[in-house]
Parts: sequence; C-alpha cells; structure tokens
Amino acid sequence: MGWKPTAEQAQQYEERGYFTVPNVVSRQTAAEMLGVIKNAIMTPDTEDIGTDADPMDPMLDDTPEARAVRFRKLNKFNQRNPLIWHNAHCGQPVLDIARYFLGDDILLKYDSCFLKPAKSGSATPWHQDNGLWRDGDTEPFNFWMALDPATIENGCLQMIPGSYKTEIVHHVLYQNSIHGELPRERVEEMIDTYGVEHIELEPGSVVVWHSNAWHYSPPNTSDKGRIAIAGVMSSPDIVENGNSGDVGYKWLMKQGQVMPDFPAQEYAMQRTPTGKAVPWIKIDEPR
Ligand SMILES: O=C(O)CCC(=O)C(=O)O
Repeated sequence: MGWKPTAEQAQQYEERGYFTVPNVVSRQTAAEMLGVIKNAIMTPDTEDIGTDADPMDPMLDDTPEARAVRFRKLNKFNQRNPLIWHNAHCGQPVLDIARYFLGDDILLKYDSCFLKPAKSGSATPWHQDNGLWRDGDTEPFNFWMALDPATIENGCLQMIPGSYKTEIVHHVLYQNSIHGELPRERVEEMIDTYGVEHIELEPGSVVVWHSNAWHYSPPNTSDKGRIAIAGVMSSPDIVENGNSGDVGYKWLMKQGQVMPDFPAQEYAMQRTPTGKAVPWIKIDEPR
C-alpha cells in the first residue's frame, strides 16, 4: 500500500488545510542539501542562480558574509541540483505523499528555495499560492521542507487554519509589496476570526498545504538563519484540463515509478496554453 495520512493528519487537512510530516528525509540528507545551497549562494559571481524580488540586492560588498545574505528566494534552483532533486522533489518519500493527492503521474510545476538569513531575512507577505499563480489551479500539491530548524524566532511559516475554504482572493500590490499579496484588511479580519498557527519544523520535516491556504512568514530578527526548499506538484490531468501557462513542467513520477533522469524530462503540454494571468491591482497607499 502507498503512503496514507494518519487519522490526525487527514483531519487537520480537512479542518485547517495543511498538516506536517516529520522526518521525511534524514537530518543528514537535509544538511547535505543545505550545503549545496550555501555553496551556491556563497560562490562569487553566481550568474545563473535564479532569484526574484529581493530587498537584500544589490549586495554591498563581496565578503562571504555579504554573499551569504544576498538572496530571499531562488527559483528553479532545486531542479538544477541533482542532490536536492533526487532527495526532495524527485525523491521517493516526498513523491509517496504527493501520490496520495495526485495519483500515479506527477509533474513539477514550481520549485524554490526560501532563505531567511539571520537578522536581515525579510518577510514573505500573506498570500494564497494560487492567488500568485493566477491560473485558477486549486488541486496541486505543495510541500515545504525545513533544512535549518524553522522556529518562531527565525521566521517559520504561519498559516491561518481553515483559510483554504475561502475563494481564491484577488491579490494586490502595495507600494511596499515585494510581490502580490492578500488585501491587508482581509488578512486582519481572517486572523481575528481564525487565529494563526506557527509551523515549527525540524530539518528534514515537511508541511503540506492546500493551494488556497493563507500563509506568511515574518522577518528574521534572530541570530539563526532559516533555509527551506519548496515544491508545487501537479499532474497531466490537471495541466491538460486547467488554464495554466506552459511553466516548464517536469516529470517526477510516471505510472507510479519515480523518474530517474537528471536533468528531468520536460513534460510536453498537449493543449495550447491560453491562460493569461490577471494583472495585479495596485494600491497606492502603503499600509
Ligand atoms: O519560506 C517562506 O518564507 C515562504 C514560503 C511560501 O510562502 C511558499 O512556499 O509559498
């Protein structure tokens, strides 16, 4: 039999829209993946690392300390690093969980590393993942794996329990937003009603959530850095019946078999991508 959530995990997913799974990979494997990321970000002249909005750029000097804190998020980094790829996104333990949600054919939609350096790591604003994708997808499976301990002090993820039951809310851009985010007054109302849960995790442990779930992470004011990797998985069925663009889907599992290739095989989309992301609403006044 394949992986199944415990009764408690299933209940948490139904009630809150997320659950955690301890020790999906060992601490040793998590430490090795962390090493790959640190090597890359601390290497001078890292041209092709892939990143997005980053308040810590441009770096002020070229010391190892400055290099270690220059990125907030690395897009498509994990699919370019075989040790991370084969242990996490395309690793049997993660795919066993994804298979429970998606079936025997699984594709990678997005992958990222989230970095929150000690003292300077910035916030990720409140969002729903599908509020950022703007393609209407609700089914895909999201996982986030701690590589450093993720604690309240160093800015672990925060989730609003039950928030996944809302619609996909149109995300907005404030003057001080780093990317689209949920309207701040709606976030306040939701927190007043449902509260917030802090998702503390040990290295190698995972949180899985529904793409509608409202989540956030605060700045890191502690003296401990926090690096994590995340992935969004989908399936050929969802892709072909959905409205996403061709985002460069990669094969992870075919007919229940983990794909051994590196680099990963590209998924050839059958339909013509028609979806166009709805533009952000811009809000002029910072709040
Ligand atoms: O790691 C973080 O701080 C944010 C992660 C996140 O929001 C996501 O994976 O959607």
